[in-house]
Amino acid sequence: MTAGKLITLEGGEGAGKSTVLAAVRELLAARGIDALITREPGGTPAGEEIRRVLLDTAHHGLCAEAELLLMFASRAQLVRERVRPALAAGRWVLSDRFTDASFAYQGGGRGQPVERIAELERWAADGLQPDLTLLLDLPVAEGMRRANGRGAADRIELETADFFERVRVAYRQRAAADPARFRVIDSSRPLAVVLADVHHAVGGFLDAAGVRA
Ligand code: T5A
Repeated sequence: MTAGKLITLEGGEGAGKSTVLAAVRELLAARGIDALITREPGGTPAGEEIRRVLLDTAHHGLCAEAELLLMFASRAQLVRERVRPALAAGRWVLSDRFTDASFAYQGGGRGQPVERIAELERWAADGLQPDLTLLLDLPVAEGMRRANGRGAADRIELETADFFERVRVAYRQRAAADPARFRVIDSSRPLAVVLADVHHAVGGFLDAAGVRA
């Protein structure tokens, strides 16, 4: 039995992760891969409760340290309850966000020290690294415009444009530092063009992994 692969989708608010996730799931299915789909924060019963706390606007006073620890509490549970067992059983996992989001939002956005997040990644997330990460990148103003079309903002969506600019910079820095894992996709373009890039990136990854069409 060969281990499965972990593919993650990342990006700022309204970057189109949900839209792209459906396309990636279909691409995998077309090659006979029935991926486990999950999301962060959340993905387990306990994690979904933590997600509710994190996104509830009633908790506007949540401090940066509590926010970081709650993100990793959700992740610790998800990794052990769902992701590690799936990978060990040979199943592929497709996650809407993972640890890169903590480096971008809590590191870049909130200014939490990178070395602390890295330590949490080693300990709480069991050192688990994605095999492929698609970073959907677009200007902050366009992402906020798209996200605003979806109804009431959650606690994090209420942050300032400056906050989301720092998130974007942190994501791009992480992608530049690890080009073997990341594929940066300009998601400011029309959806059909974005999806063509996604097909190319995921198709190339599957070919390299020896998964036949
Ligand atoms: N968070 C998360 C942290 O701070 N730290 C962490 O460690 C983690 C894991 C919840 C929040 O938690 C934070 C980040 C988030 O603030 P989330 O549920 O992923 O994370 O929340 P969102 O980023 O808000 O994700 P969404 O699911 O709400 O947005 P998507 O999936 O990026 O965007 P999507 O697909 O819903 O698209 C938005 C709109 O744009 C349109 C879509 O049709 C939709 O209407 N669209 C396009 N329009 C034009 N052209 C395109 N190319 C388009 N692509 C999509």
